[in-house]
Amino acid sequence: MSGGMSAEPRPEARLVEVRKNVLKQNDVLARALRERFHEAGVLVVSLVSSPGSGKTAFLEKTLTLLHSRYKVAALVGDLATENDAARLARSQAPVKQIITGTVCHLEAAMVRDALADWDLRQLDFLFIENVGNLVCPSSYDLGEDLRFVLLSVTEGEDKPLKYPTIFNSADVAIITKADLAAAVEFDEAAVIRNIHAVRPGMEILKLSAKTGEGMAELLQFLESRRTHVRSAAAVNR
Ligand SMILES: Nc1nc2c(ncn2[C@@H]2O[C@H](COP(=O)(O)OP(=O)(O)OP(=O)(O)O)[C@@H](O)[C@H]2O)c(=O)[nH]1
Ligand SMILES: [Mg+2]
Repeated sequence: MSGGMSAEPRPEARLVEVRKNVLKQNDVLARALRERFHEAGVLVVSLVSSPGSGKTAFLEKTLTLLHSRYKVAALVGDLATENDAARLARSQAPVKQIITGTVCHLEAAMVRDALADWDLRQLDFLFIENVGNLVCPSSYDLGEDLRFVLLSVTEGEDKPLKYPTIFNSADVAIITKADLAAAVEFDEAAVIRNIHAVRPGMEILKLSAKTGEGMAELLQFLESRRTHVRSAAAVNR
């Protein structure tokens, strides 16, 4: 029999419905987090990229450079291990690992729970390293002010075209491992063209966590964005 009206929705339809509800619930939690972050006057930056693009190396360098002048902290998500938290803790900043188990992205509820015993008003910058994945994290708002998508020079210039959603859900693209560019004949013009084909006008920074190239510009960018957040928090007080 075909075409009959059935009282029960098809299993696929139910799955889509459950997924929509999960995303809606995440959006509500993310909005609440964003309000908390703004009230506290902390700039929250999340990092997304494929596994191994250099998120932890970039964060370790950034936390170390900011640590002397600002109160900085980080959350880091992985399916398993506390390895990245241990690496980031070397910067002296407070760091917490979120283990996601089988989940390939962070969700707002995980961020909320991880922050439960932290006083956000004591912080100037909070960084959130997402699980290494170019697909899943793009749908989940974490309440962050800025999302950086990292792309290392060794990954291939076509990645923005193959994974447009992650580039569309981010605010800034960071090209990492600049020190390896010559060795892999990195075509910078092609990457910039591909990023802008997906997201016209997207801000792009290039750096190396290893040599420190480009880190000064990155710090300047972060400091100027924090000034905005601080003045907005003061106005709302
Ligand atoms: N040459 C060079 N190597 C780098 C740089 N940044 C990271 N790496 C290396 O790239 C590898 C992966 O770096 P991670 O920082 O662990 O990458 P990740 O994105 O945090 O990885 P996941 O958390 O597993 O997704 C490590 O061997 C790093 O030492 C860089 O700027 N230059
Ligand atoms: Mg990492």
